[in-house]
Amino acid sequence: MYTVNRVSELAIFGNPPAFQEKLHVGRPNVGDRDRLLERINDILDRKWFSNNGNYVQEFERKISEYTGAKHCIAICNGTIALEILVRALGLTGEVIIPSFTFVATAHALQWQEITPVFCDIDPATHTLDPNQVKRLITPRTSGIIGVHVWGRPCQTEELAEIAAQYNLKLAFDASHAVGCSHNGQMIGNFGEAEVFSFHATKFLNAFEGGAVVTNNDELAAKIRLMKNFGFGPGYDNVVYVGTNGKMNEVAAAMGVTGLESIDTFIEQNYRNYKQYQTELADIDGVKLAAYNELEKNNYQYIILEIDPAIAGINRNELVQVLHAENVLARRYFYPGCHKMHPYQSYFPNAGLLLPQTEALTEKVMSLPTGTGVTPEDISKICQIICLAIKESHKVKHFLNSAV
Ligand code: T4K
Repeated sequence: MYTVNRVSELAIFGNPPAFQEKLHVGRPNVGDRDRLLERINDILDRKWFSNNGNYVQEFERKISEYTGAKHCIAICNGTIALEILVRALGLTGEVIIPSFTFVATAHALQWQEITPVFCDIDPATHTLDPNQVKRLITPRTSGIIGVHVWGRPCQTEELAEIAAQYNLKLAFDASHAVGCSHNGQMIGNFGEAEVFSFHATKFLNAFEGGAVVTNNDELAAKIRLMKNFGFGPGYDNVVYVGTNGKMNEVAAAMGVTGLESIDTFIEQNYRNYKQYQTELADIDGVKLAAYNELEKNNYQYIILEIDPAIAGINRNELVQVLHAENVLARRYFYPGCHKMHPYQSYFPNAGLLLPQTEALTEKVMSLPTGTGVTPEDISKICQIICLAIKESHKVKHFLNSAV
């Protein structure tokens, strides 16, 4: 039980932090460690470390089975998977994406001298607002990349309609959405293709990893060539411009091992989410982003929106309090891609078209969850938040006078 009852007993006032060790957002989940080590030993014994090895093939097969999508092409990380997909789709000119995303979505385009056109989001879902997408289409627009932020799916039908109407390619950055569904259909089956990330911080990780998942045979074949230097069948047979986007065997072994525990990871994330939901329910000015429980979710992000007019303190102040207590909450996705370099200097006025993004990036934050977080941890975190808000004027006064 957490014994701090008054805000003046919080660590920002010089008391010991609630957590001895830092509690991070994005702590990796590890499946059955013995199975993983067996697999790594097997890789070492067989001396096949990369280039479409057994574990990569197994991982691809299992992700295809899990999502129901025809093809999964494993890639070394989500960013390179996005870059390869962008190229394989033949995107050029301008591509519409949300600014409210991890910067990799924008970089995957800019890296290839394609202009990311930042679009506003629907504040209820944090994903692309289809009405705003329409307003941004120009003769140079070649595609739309939606992002299923927090694993909550985009409005795929509306986006598909727009794409069809204007003859644009539609794809999704599904980095957060492994294991999620939309209208009963698993993510992995929408648009021309979807990209997963299996980075360490994702609930299903391959240390580093990514994949393109698609039902399009031709696109899949092209991506397979592109991620392997453009090598066709046989030796020394280059048939295409390619890069090195291959996943290695140890990464794939981690992915395969994690997949065996995926239901356990999701159950734990769900329990954590429900506990946060209960314990934060009565705290004024704090809104927990909700998942649609009629769909499949991975519940890997615990996202709060802080309304300073009601809570008395703003998101940054609450994050400061939590950091003092060794709870390393994060401000995903602050400040929005359009305010990061180089995009800020390329598009200095982009914010004028992004009022919802600008508002959200000032109030959103992410809390620790995953298999390493206990019910006691969650109770402590919620009590810290509760105390900080209950006596917000003292916290605010202290933080302001400390500057
Ligand atoms: N699209 C979207 C929408 C994405 O969110 C991402 C990645 C991508 C594309 C690109 O996919 P990848 O190319 O990464 O496969 C982290 C991750 O590095 C990034 O993968 C992720 N999104 C993003 C949301 O979060 P940072 O800058 O916050 O990383 P960092 O080093 O601050 O770590 C985050 C937290 O995780 C910290 O609290 C520490 C903890 N952590 C991290 C690592 C790597 C651990 O506890 N153990 C670890 O091994 O970006």
